[in-house]
Amino acid sequence: MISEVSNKRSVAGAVYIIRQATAMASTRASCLLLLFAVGAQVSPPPWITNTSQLQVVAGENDLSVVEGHEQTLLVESIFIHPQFNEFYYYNDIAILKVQGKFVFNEYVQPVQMPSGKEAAGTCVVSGWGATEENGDAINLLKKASVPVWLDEDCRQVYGNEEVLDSMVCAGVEEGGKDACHKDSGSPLMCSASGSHAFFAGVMSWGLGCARPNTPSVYTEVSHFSDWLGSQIY
Ligand SMILES: [Ca+2]
Ligand SMILES: [Ca+2]
Repeated sequence: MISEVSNKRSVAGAVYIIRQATAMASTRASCLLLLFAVGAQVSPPPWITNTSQLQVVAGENDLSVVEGHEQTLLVESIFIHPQFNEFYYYNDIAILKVQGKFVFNEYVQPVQMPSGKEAAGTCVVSGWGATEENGDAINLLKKASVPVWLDEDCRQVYGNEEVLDSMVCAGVEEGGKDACHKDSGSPLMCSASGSHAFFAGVMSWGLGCARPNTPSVYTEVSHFSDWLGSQIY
């Protein structure tokens, strides 16, 4: 989380939104869900041939230490959005169905879905991504507050074809904090005044990290409610 990069970044894109699974329900840094592949980051779903390689860890905070709050479940199946476009990262969203259920407690809570609410205001992104451009992923979960941009302002930066309505951009105008490499797939949590934070976006791609006037681009979860509803049962 934070800093710069040279190329359009993306990668993982695979995301978790399962009925009884999690992402970050509050600003507690320890309540995030971690998605990872053994020995590597998660590749774009079409290249994953063996889901038994994948696990989902909820309640993770420090990757280097067993803190006792982690809950690990195997992935049973992956639902990739059928219109996922790996060049433009359109529809960059997938669902991982896990085997079994997470136990909700102080560290693991279900995420609130957006139910039609668009991302707005200042939101929080969190992840284990790099803290500087071309840097490595980190062990301790970090978060950053980032204001949401209007889609049309974001198109001024990236172009009309690059930014669809079903994406949402967020970033600090002067730069300095942002999602970065290996944050792809991380949740963007927003809250309408006074209400609980909801799952507004999924970190998808960006140009560099934390550059001025260069927001990160997220898949906007509210635009996928129908698809999510049709896949989750
Ligand atoms: Ca840990
Ligand atoms: Ca949008």
